[in-house]
Amino acid sequence: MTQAEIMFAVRANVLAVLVAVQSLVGAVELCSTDGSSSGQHAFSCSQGVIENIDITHQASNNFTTLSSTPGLFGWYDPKICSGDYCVFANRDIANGRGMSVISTTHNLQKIRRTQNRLYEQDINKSAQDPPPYEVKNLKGKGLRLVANRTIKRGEHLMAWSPVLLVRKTFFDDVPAEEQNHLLAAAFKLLPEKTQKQFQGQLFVANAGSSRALKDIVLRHSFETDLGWAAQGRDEYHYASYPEVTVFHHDCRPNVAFYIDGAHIHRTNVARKIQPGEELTITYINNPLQSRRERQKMVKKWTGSECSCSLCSAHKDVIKASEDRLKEIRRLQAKLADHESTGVTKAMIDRYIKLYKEERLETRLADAYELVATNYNYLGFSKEAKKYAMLSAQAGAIEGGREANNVIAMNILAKDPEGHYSYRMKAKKGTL
Ligand SMILES: *[C@@H]1O[C@H](CO)[C@@H](O)[C@H](O)[C@H]1NC(C)=O
Ligand SMILES: *[C@@H]1O[C@H](CO)[C@@H](O)[C@H](O)[C@H]1NC(C)=O
Ligand SMILES: CC(=O)N[C@H]1CO[C@H](CO)[C@@H](O)[C@@H]1O
Repeated sequence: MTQAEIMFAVRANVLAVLVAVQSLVGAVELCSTDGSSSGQHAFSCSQGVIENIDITHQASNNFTTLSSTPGLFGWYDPKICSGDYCVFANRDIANGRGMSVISTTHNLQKIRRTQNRLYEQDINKSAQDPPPYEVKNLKGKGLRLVANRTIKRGEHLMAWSPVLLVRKTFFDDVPAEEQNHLLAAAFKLLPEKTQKQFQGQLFVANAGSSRALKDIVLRHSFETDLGWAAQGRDEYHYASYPEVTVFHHDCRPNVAFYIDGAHIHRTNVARKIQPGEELTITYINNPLQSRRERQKMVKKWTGSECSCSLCSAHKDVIKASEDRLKEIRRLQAKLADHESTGVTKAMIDRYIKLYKEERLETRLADAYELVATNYNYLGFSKEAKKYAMLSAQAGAIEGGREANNVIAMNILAKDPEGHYSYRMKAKKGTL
């Protein structure tokens, strides 16, 4: 599966009305009636506000009769379609969390193939009990996920199954009117408790707008890939995980996330976190982007300027980062090209030194892999082994133990000198 990419995240002022409290299991509850512990605000996610949001309007009256029809087990097909796109719902999946899908029948079959994994015990809750974080209302910053003890690198934080999957092309292929109709049906067919969680996100989207559901899907979803379609294109779907919206963006985050083969969203700590530190993820796919590019993307997604720690740092810090990124990109182009000449040990050392200085801790696996492979090209098997192991370790945090690159790096670490890459450049005379 390709890397997941968050499409959007609004952190508007309306966030202040969103209540996020820890439920008993330590999961993140997005919409609860009374969760104010900070004393700064009496939050409420009052019914009145929710009712003003016009979801029912979007759903035709037909759904009131449908909602009693779905069977408790298995998938329900209400025959609400537009072209190839239909709504499917399963209220039983993931032990009653439920899931709705807007996609083709063929894609539903692909989703069903991995659905047994949605009954595993480690999902839809905090990975640890009690959780090592709490949701806090920070003055002027809204709700934030904050560590309340030291959290070590590699600690697993949360895992959530998606509650809504929408084929990405849906928004291009289906007329706007019908989009709303299908989205409303998908929403209405979720279990009530899950609808509430989903609605929590409305407060960070365009509250009150009739496009609220579409906004949530476009702004707060992650991308997940179902594999290849018959036409040979990626089958990207927007995947909604309501509880994950409490992670804010940082250009240099401390939490890595990935979406696994069963479309479960998983978060792991990428560097040691101190008590009181905010937990963040990044919405930017390419870690080596320049500041200008990052700002452009963040603005596109959130509608406001990037205000993360790096974007708002002192100008000298920003300049140092920009220079480093430029050099990293230049070195990386050379290291990634297995035909390039003139690669030296000093270059490899320099590359990884800069990479670490740039605080790209959630994206270390690829960098370590490049370093391991290049050391081995030059015949430094001891270094190759060390960095292959580091890559496998980072890869498990960033993409799970079963990720292809983790397996590949474990193989290299086991026997660098028996690996195809050993002295490859030395032999070719491309030193
Ligand atoms: C609701 O159902 C009626 C009768 O089955 C149908 O004619 C109508 O088009 C449906 N409305 C929508 C919005 O699908
Ligand atoms: C951290 O916060 C959680 C609530 O999210 C709480 O259950 C836990 O006891 C707290 N841990 C510490 C060390 O305060
Ligand atoms: C396996 C598991 O923990 N499933 C949980 C998923 O979420 C629902 C509530 O939405 C829980 O009831 C399940 O136990």
